Amino acid sequence: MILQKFFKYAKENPELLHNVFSTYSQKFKDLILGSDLWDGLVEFCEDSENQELLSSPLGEIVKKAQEALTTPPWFYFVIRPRVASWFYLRYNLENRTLEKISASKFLSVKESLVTGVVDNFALEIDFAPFERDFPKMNQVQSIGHGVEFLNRRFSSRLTATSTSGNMLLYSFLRVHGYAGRPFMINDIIGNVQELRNALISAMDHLDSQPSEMVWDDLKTDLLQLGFEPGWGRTHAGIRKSFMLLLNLLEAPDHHNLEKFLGRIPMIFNLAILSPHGYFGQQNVLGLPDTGGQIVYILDQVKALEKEMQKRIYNQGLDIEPQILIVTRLIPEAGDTTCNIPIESVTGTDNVRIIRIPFRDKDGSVVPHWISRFEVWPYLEEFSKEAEQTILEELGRRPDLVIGNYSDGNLVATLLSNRLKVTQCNIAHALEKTKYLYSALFWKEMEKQYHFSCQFTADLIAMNSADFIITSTYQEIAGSNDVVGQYESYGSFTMPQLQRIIHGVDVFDPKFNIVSPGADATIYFPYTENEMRHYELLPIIEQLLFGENEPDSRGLYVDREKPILFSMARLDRIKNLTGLVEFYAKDDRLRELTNLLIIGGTVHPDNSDDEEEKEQIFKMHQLFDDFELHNHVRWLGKRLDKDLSGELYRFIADLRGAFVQPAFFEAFGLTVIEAMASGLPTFATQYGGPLEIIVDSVSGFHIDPNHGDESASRIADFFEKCSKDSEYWQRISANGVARVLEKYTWKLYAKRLLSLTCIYGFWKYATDLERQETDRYLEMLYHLQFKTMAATIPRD
Ligand code: UDP
Ligand code: LCN
Repeated sequence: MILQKFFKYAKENPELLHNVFSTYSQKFKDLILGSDLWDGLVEFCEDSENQELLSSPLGEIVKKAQEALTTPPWFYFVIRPRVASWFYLRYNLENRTLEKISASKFLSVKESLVTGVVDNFALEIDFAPFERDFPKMNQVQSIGHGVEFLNRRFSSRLTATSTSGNMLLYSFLRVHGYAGRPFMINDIIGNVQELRNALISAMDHLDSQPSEMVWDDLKTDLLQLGFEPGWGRTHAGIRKSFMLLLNLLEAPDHHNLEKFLGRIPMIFNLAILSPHGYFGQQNVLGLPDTGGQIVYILDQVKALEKEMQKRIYNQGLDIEPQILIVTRLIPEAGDTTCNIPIESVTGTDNVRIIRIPFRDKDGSVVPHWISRFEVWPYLEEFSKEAEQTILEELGRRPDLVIGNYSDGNLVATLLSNRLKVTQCNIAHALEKTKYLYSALFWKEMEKQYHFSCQFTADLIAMNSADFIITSTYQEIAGSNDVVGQYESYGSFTMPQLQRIIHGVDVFDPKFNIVSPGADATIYFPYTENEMRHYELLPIIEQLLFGENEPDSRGLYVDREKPILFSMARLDRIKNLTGLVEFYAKDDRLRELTNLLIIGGTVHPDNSDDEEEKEQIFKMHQLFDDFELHNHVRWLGKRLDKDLSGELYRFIADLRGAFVQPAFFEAFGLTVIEAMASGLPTFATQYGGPLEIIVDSVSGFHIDPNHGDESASRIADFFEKCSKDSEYWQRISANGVARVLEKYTWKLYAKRLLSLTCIYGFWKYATDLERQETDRYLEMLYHLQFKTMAATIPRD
């Protein structure tokens, strides 16, 4: 629509169009960002005194432009009129023609601006042809709700070809079992008709038995009819499962299908892959590459274990579920436990951390920590060793492998291919959108970041996963104004390496939003006096106000002021230095608050990470330049969770606030932790917090690129609080309510296990249809990924 209007407008206003595009071509060179195009149009309108142009179809198009290229006489531009919809256009300044072009054409021109040559023989990667027959959603509201779509599709498939559809259900029931013991049905039931008859007889039998009976009381008769354990523990539970299946066989519908699949015993053992960083239960948070992912997984496994235990019990089985977290063994582990090969997870019955080393070419163990950007050459060996250990530890294949981050997702791909099990991916954060032009200028960044490997690994893992879960909608498809993280893998180019025509499709039903939570035993409101850890207050007092605190800088002169708090890894993207700078420059904010920063270390020599070191130096510079000693406290600490939970609440007691100033935050666990503690929160508008916080209701969004505005927004809040004593409480209470409503681990675990059952069924039903994709992915892995990974030195 917007495009049609634009073409019509262009036809009616050829002179104007020409003037605007020539002005752009004179003003800019080569690559132009969408925001610059808009600013350029605003300037053009001012100069030509034609303000209406901004709201014209041309204005609308420029507003939706993502980027443009000038190569006279051509002007190329990309329009994203709405979520996940992309158009490539070009205008010829000489003969004044406007036309649509393909993504491939646009990308090849873009490459030529970097390399100086047009490459007609570039490697084009395109997954679209493989997916032609695959069901895809087409509404933007459906994105991230893939499972609902699949269920509708599936149940209609069961109806359409009823015999083969029912056969599918029948044969699916036959594949379940554990340690040689079959579940659900045995060979007494030989086909669908026999299944139907057996169900009817079983229902009659159940109806004649007392309702207090359990499986053990009923099993002799049910086994004779062909039913094995797994249908339920109680009379009512077993009856419900029988009923659901009978209904499904008669008239399949997606609600019943989801309910029934969720009752089949399929999930007993999980393997969770998280290779990089420091994976430990203590002393690791805040270390380089070690943050939310670790917190997420440790909370996730607790919730999953509980839910698995509950389900298995209700299915009438007595099997202890097991979860393995597979990570890297780091012999030089400092004060962490990352050098221990196997460790039980506290607060669980059967969750273990299994650590597998990275190995040099000669097979010797790599002793030191390695940045997440340099792990690529180690992963294949790691996956082989991991496979062996997983099989030994579990005594069988896992029922699901869950990958985490780009490296874990790649290893999950290798494992699920070899073991033929369902694969779920969790990105946590995709690096591609974090760094401007990270794909286009991959060569320049290769030495430090190795994006050639990472983005190829991402493509492989995304396309091989059976399902992908994300914490927010925006992670998949962004918003009307911002491109989603997965969406950015749709079409892009890495000049002289590969041109991606269709990398991943956000309309694919594999995407599901399943948001994490904050551990409610640690992050609870400051008002919950009985649960509070008041015994920790002396430690907190010392940390915040004490003299001679190790690894710290700054000492408040006025300790009565409310505290503005931020805590993050000291990565550039987290922008803690940006926060310190905008705080330092805003007199009102300095007057109204003290600032507390927890991140990294104040001693550059203690850090092995390039980005962290650079941020440490910058932080010290800011302290010196703006004389922050009396206003800002910087702690290079890694706090235990109990302590950090109590710290959020302590700052809430003092009527402070939390700030998350990242240039981009994929989700932002600190944001929900602070909100759950009742601490009013200001968080970046780029990424997850945009969705977590309802602006001005349950917190506030800030724009990290406009520090002055952010500082004033925070200062306004504190001024308003001093005039209206209820205001702080209102925002605080709304933040708590928002987390309780949307971000809990209990909801997460239920949803993830349901998804596993449904996608397991989907995988079973359609495995053959994926063979072509799998072959293509293998080529990509061997010819592209491994070749690039081999260029990274193993030390
Ligand atoms: N964290 C911490 N100490 C630090 C830095 C971070 O305990 O010095 C914790 C924080 O409480 C949160 C997690 O690490 O649970 C960071 O997660 P988030 O999603 O905010 O960011 P990430 O580090 O994953 O990018
Ligand atoms: C990684 C990140 O960068 C965060 O934004 C997320 O909250 C975290 O992982 C957990 O998924």
